[in-house]
Amino acid sequence: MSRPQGYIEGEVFDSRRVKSNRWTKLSAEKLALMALCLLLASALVVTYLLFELLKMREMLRNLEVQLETVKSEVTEQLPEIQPCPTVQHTCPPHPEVKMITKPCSTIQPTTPQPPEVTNDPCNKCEAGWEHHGGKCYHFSISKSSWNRSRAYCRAEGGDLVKIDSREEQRFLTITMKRNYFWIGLTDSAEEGNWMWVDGSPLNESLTFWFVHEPDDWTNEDPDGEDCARTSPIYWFDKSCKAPQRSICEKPAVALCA
Ligand SMILES: [Ca+2]
Ligand SMILES: [Ca+2]
Ligand SMILES: [Ca+2]
Repeated sequence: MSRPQGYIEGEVFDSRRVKSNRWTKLSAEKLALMALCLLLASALVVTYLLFELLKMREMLRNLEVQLETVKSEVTEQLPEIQPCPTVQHTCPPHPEVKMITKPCSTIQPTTPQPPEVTNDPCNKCEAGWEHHGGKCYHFSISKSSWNRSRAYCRAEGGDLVKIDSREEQRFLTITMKRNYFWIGLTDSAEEGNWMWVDGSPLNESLTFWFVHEPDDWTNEDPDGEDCARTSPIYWFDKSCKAPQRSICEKPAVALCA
């Protein structure tokens, strides 16, 4: 016995409706999944771009430092590479006059030179310490936080370096090459009030801050930047937790009575 025609058509219709509902449900799930994937992909792209941006900013800062370093070195060497003064051409060509003409190398530069620091032979430093002006300086190779670096210097009988003169900064510049080092300067007690490790305030007429520094930058550390590090020429404030090389300073040992 065959089923009535209407019954079969109704069954087919219901079956199609069920299939259609399933398809709609599947499509909605697929769409939700695709949207989730897109969101995840977007988040990944944004994270990557932010990371690249931070890297580029750091590279830019390093390039600025290198540029300033090169400019400074060129400025310092200018008196040495300038040609002989043209006034020599006006001198009479008499041999006796030529005899009293000073060679280029003896011409004194117009800018005053810092007093030369001589190392007293009665003073001495341990191996691994540089002797300069009655003081011993240790330039660390390993990197650690500002506090740990200071603890090391104190355990060695000194402290993080205090820069007392342009001449001392010049000595550090020559010795440290192109690295960065912690120095004994911090504003951790009071923001913006920079103090040396011996408790003395920073002399504002004797600073070597790079342009826009100190900026207490919070992108690297939400607590900001409360410790100072020096490049060969300029100072930067930096998160005290960041691992850096450091410079210790202590008095030289007197050998003579
Ligand atoms: Ca010093
Ligand atoms: Ca600060
Ligand atoms: Ca800074």
